[in-house]
Amino acid sequence: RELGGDLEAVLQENGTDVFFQPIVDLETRAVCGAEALLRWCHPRLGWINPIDILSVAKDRNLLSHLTCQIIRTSLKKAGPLLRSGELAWVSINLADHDLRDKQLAGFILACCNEAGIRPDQLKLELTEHTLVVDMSVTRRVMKRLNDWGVQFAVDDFGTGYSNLLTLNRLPFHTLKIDQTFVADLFESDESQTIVKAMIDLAHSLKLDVIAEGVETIQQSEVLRALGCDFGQGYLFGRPDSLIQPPGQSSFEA
Ligand code: G
Ligand code: G
Ligand code: MN
Ligand code: NA
Repeated sequence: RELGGDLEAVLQENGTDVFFQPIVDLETRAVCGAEALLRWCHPRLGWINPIDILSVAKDRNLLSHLTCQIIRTSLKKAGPLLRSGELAWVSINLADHDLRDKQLAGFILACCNEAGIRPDQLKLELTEHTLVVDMSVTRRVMKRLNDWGVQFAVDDFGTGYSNLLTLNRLPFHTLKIDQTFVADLFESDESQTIVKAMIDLAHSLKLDVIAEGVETIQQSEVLRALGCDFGQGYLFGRPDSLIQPPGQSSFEA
């Protein structure tokens, strides 16, 4: 409850921040994208888990306010690298109920204009869970944004309830393989089989694939051999206040 009051104050003054984690082309190792991750350091409690921030915001009816703040801050911070073309896209997570907000699409377009970037330089990450909440509204908002060029990624794929038919009928460009499948990829034949099937499925549906939670060179090599397009994880870079210099990642094989 202390957290709630303090968060409310921070939200009023747009005081939350985002960090960025690089997303790397597994073939060339170039940094292509960056995922924005919500961050807030409480003066006494320290770093607060984004999940807790989001849950407090939801309880206080401030979720759409927070989401708008995240989008605006992310595009503003990533703007220079996106405008220069050094970064191809920025990824931003949406919470389960965000797509119910009928004003979100217009707000996102305004933020792109304000940051001087094209809507196709923005990728919105949705979990499978988000899609279950309210299909008809979700579909409409996604289509509107996608008509402007905004891309969508299925986040945490493989952990939720996946209606593949539904996924395929929505305008997704990217599938993100959940880090639980990547964790034991090098040791487990079973995980390799599952990850290979996910990559092949995604490609046959014309989706590109990002593997999350890549922590070792072995994992990244297996993923590359299986045809995975992009990797994200501590091997390539931790979430950081600044976007690390694009081009070659600091990771050396
Ligand atoms: O680094 P990490 O601890 O950032 O994130 C923990 C969880 O919080 C992840 O599931 C992540 O998707 C979620 N998360 C992080 N930042 C955001 C955000 O800006 N918006 C939403 N909706 N979720 C976020
Ligand atoms: O749910 P989502 O995939 O959006 O959130 C990503 C979460 O995974 C964040 O909490 C982020 O800090 C964390 N993360 C990113 N890279 C790695 C990694 O290599 N290993 C682990 N264990 N977590 C990671
Ligand atoms: Mn994500
Ligand atoms: Na994820």
